[in-house]
Amino acid sequence: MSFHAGGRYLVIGLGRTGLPTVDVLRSQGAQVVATDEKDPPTMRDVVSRVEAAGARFCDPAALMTVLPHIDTAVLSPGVPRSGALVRSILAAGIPIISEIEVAYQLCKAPIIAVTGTKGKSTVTALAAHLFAAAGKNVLAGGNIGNALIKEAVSASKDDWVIAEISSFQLESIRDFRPRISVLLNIAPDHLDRYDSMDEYAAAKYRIFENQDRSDIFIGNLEDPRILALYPERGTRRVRAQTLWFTAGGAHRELASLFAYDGTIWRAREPGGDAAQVMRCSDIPLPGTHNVENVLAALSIAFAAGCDPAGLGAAITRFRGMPHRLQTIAEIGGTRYVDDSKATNPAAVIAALHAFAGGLVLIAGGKSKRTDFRQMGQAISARAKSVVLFGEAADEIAASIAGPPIERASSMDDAVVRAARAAQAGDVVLLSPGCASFDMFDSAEHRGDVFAACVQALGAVARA
Ligand code: UMA
Repeated sequence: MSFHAGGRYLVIGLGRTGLPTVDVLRSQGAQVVATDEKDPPTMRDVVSRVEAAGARFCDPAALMTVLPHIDTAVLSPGVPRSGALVRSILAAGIPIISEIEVAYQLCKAPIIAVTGTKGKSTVTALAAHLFAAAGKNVLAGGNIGNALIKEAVSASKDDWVIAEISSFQLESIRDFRPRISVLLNIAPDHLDRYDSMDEYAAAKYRIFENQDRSDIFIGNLEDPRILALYPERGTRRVRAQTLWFTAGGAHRELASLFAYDGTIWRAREPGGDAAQVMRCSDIPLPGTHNVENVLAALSIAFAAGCDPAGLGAAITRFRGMPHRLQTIAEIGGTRYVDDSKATNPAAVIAALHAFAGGLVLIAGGKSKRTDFRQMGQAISARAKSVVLFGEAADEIAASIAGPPIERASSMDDAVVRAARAAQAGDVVLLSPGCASFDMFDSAEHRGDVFAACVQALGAVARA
């Protein structure tokens, strides 16, 4: 089932994905009805935007009357397939696909799809940076913040589209087939949406499900679930050609790109002679997890045929991403770091190990039913003091043994408490390990509020 211009589409969810989807479908000549379960009074501007695009808004309560006139529904990633709305549409026999499926069908350029629990935004942005440095036309989109469909529809066949892809987006693909797929890691996350880690991993594996021998799959050998995808090691078959990377010692002989002895090496053949690409100490992003991110981005660039000369130098010019271990300010010798996009325990553990010396952690938010025990152990080992807020504060506190714990009622309160606990030379790190929606609109909003509180603290310190 592929996109057809005369088709009748229902767009479900009208946020960062749904609104551009309405625009693109209309620009392609499709008939579009759109719906959203948000409170009607807050929807006025959204409804006007939908109507201005020549589409019709339909209240979810009235959906049954329009379903007979719909061919296909296009789902926003945050709308669960298990919800009543989706179930009623499926019961009416209407196929539901995700926006990335439509993006794929409309895209003339090859797509590189990056998924994983952590690091996918950094790898997407870094790969795009490397492609630009190598003189390739590149567009980046997807879970990173700008809907893939918008980038996909504007790409020409000589461009490359690099897409950050979430498990939510993969749940509703059909034919989505990236030229290059990348699986960075699979750690506990979104267990409020999936019944088990296996179910979450199965959604991630869909990234390579439609690939064949003319495509490439890139995997991280350090992750046991991904290592199990290595030919002859597991039961799940990757039909694409495979390329592997590793930042650790294990299975280096299988990798075409690896870190060893403080250097990144590229092997012409796995296990064969290797050429030096760059020193790890020249990577401008903190933490060993960023060595993995660099290996992934370089693997993508090599797989797409970027000229290897200059890629190492281009990495040293990458400035990092907002809300990911981003230094906001140094006040009285204390460095304030925004890692608000660390929304799962694995990301917090990586952040805790990215810094040497004294560390005051601000964490908490809305739990995604992940287990905080490992994160608690890492906090107990690394943090000198902890400030917790949000719905998950009690659960996180129960996993920590050792460092003093304070509770904060707001971000402002958290920053003031953390500043009090820190000394010159320390790092105050916001790395929540949770979703933001109990107190903020998004992880970006949470990071922006943190930055504003830190700036206010700086202004007081200067006065
Ligand atoms: N809505 C419903 N019913 C529901 C849920 C939501 O009607 O059951 C409506 C809401 O009222 C709202 C709209 O759907 O108006 C929001 O849709 P959405 O939740 O899919 O969010 P978008 O604004 O479209 O943003 C989505 C991604 N959000 C999610 O997957 C939750 C963004 O990823 C992504 O950047 C954007 O598309 C562009 O592709 C954010 C995210 O949190 C960063 N992603 C998760 C993560 O990284 O862990 C997967």
